[in-house]
Amino acid sequence: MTHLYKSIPVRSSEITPKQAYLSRRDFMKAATVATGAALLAACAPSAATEVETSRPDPISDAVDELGDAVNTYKDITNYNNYYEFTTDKQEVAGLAQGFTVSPWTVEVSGLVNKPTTFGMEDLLKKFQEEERVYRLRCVEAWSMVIPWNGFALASLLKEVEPTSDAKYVRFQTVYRPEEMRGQKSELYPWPYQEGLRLDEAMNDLTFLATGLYGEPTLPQNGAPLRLVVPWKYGFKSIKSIVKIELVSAEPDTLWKSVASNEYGFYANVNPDVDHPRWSQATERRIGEFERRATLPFNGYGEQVARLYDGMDLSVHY
Ligand SMILES: Nc1nc2c(c(=O)[nH]1)N[C@H]1C(S)=C(S)[C@@H](COP(=O)(O)O)O[C@H]1N2
Ligand SMILES: [Mo]
Repeated sequence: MTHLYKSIPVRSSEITPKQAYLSRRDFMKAATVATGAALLAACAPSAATEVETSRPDPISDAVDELGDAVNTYKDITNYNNYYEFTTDKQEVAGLAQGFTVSPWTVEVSGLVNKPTTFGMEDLLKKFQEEERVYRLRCVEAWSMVIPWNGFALASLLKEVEPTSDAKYVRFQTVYRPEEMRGQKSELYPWPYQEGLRLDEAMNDLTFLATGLYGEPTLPQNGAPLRLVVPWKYGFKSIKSIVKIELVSAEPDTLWKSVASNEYGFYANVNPDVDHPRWSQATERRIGEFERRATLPFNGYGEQVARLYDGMDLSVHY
């Protein structure tokens, strides 16, 4: 899966054609679900502040292992879910500009032999950087293909030596309402938290991203450290992590605590289990016109389906 993507800087004249961008916005207008009570997927398109980037755009042979082209740098960095800033996907990039990502420390603690607080520099030095081209499937039924840089979560967990009582991993986003105005909203129980079962966390696919397109991650994508769990709905891939805690019981997660009938702990991508308010059978790949079929486990079943042997995934959604 590595080295499918090559980073080639191109001129800004080669960024996403305006035509394609407009059709994407038209789609979002059409796809906005009528949801009075909806907290996720509640955004409506508005006048977007697009952040100008002179960053690389994809080249024709940049694909994932299924042959799907990576999304443009512009789309990946201008169409974001990050409720700490705003629920408007097209306003996140603007509001996240200037967010302080350095200095940054990550506490790895709980049921481990060697609890450690790492500075970001330690992490970047300690763990060999890899490149992973992953599909991201949002629970709202849109998707992208993203070339990440970073390292396996398993490498970090092995370093701190989980004890035999450790069964789950809990992740926590930074709480900094003075820089993240969305955290002043009382609709959500900040800070954002997420969790994985320990075997999910140790799976080789489970990734900590520090970069994107060969560049340090921008704040809107969860800089300086964000989780990427490609077989689960995007909300599991928690951004701007300051704490990773090994625990014995299933941790609370933000979306489950907000609407447990809609967002479960597992959140494996599953075309057979619809969201109560919309179908999960198909998705809109950002940049494409036709909807495409959603794949079980987002196409990563070969690597992860066995983690759920004997579980009813319509119950453990
Ligand atoms: N802390 C935090 N992490 C988060 C979110 C968020 O609102 N806050 N949104 C999630 C959702 S719903 C998705 S789809 C992905 C989007 O990641 P991207 O903006 O880098 O594409 O981030 C996830 N991680
Ligand atoms: Mo999402």
